[in-house]
Amino acid sequence: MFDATNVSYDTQIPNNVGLSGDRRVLKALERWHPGYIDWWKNLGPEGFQEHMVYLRTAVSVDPKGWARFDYVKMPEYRWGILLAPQVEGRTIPFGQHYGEPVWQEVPGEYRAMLRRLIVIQGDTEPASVEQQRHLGATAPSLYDLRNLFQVNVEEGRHLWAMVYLLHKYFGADGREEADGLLQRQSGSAEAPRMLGAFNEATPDWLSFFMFTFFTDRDGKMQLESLAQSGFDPLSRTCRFMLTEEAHHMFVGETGVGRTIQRTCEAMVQAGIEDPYDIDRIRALGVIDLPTIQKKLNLHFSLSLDLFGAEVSTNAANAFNAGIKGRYQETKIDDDHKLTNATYPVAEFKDGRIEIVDMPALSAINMRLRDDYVRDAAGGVKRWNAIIAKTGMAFEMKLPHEAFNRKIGTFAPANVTPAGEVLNADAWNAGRDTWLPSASDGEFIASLMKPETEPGKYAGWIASPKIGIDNKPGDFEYVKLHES
Ligand code: BYC
Repeated sequence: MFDATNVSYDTQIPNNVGLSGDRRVLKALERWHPGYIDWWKNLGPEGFQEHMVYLRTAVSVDPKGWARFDYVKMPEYRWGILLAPQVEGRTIPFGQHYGEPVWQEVPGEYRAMLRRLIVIQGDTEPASVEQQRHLGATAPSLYDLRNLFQVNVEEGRHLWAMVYLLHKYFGADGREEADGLLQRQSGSAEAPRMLGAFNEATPDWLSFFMFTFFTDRDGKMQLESLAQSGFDPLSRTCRFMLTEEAHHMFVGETGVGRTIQRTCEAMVQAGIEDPYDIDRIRALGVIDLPTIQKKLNLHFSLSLDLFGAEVSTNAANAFNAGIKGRYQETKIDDDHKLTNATYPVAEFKDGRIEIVDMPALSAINMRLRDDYVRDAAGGVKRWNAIIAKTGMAFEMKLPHEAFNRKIGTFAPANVTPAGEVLNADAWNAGRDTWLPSASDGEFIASLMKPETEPGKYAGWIASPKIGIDNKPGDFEYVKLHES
């Protein structure tokens, strides 16, 4: 009898899905494995592959104790396949099949749709590792270096999660798609990653923190909607992925928060009150608040594009089919079919931004994006509390949703962070006041010097309040001098 809670190590691939009794899938995954390790070594973190890193590894799906912390060399990380426990009697919580028992196999009529969603989800996971691969060289501390690698190995595990579904449920074309996930590459001209934000550069650590705050949060929202799926294996996979995802957003929120805190403290110490006294602030070796705001503007707008078009037949079809639901679907008080419901949708028409009521079914992406914006606003509020505590007169703001968009109704619009519609020339003239300029990038890059002494932090970022796994301040999260 196999144990569905704890990870079994009786095959090369740790899992709680009874892989040893499923020869076909085990063989397929074992064939895929060497390509994955090659990918990790070639496109995963640059350097540090032979160093001991203090990482958490998922060893169970028990909410009370699912992870174990220990030193491990990254290529030896036990990437496992873990599904949250099956819920007895679970029914499809939305769409035209509402109330019917969930599917344990892929329904034929939804095969293509499911495969597409799983492939898109899978594609983002290795992409983010590729985007972040060079950051180890400039980590502001061993604590941050370890957090980067933790995020990276877990994104690797999330790739495994999607690849398992492809191999198990999609036969030959699933196998082909699984291979494709290792062939596309972030930023590549010939074979780029599928979604825009995953082909952007992550040039410095502030970008990394913004990415894990804003883009990983899109991941959370998408995984939450897929966790509602009537295709039970997808739902169970996503439910467990969400357990790990929380730490990624913690890394982002505290990383930006610590950057803000250090800037404000340095300003107070130097007696600088004006947050726009940029040259004097930069001379202190910290990142001025207006530049942090520009980074925020960039990463927020890139992440909004990941929700697709506001009005989307794809999203309507996926909802109707019971494949992809809404955020916290089971807690929403309505018919879960959206037969006659409407939803207010932003629209750019005749040079103006309008809100129009649309059939709620076609506005699924817009609704999820609204939920996302609310979620992200909570973090911004906490950043502002850090600033306020130091007495600085500055507030971080989420820019208007129409700002700097490439997907959806606002793609052709030129809108400022405050929501003012401009012509293209005026927008281009203001661009560098709203988005990081080349010289902002050069300044931030100049601060990115590695700090490798345990317990020490680069001058532009404050130390964290508590250590990982309650370790003391000078804990050696990455052993750089022994392997
Ligand atoms: N870039 O009907 P629409 C994460 C395409 S992040 C390029 O609005 P739909 C993570 C679209 O494919 C979460 N193309 O699309 C975070 C479609 O093309 P086709 C990842 C785009 O399907 C950090 C056409 O435009 N997971 O996990 O309603 C680190 C019409 O669009 C984009 C998912 O996204 C874009 N941004 O919505 C690591 C969940 N947007 O098919 C990991 C799975 C749209 O007509 N994916 N297009 O040729 C989905 O749910 C949906 O596919 C999307 C798009 C929400 C992405």
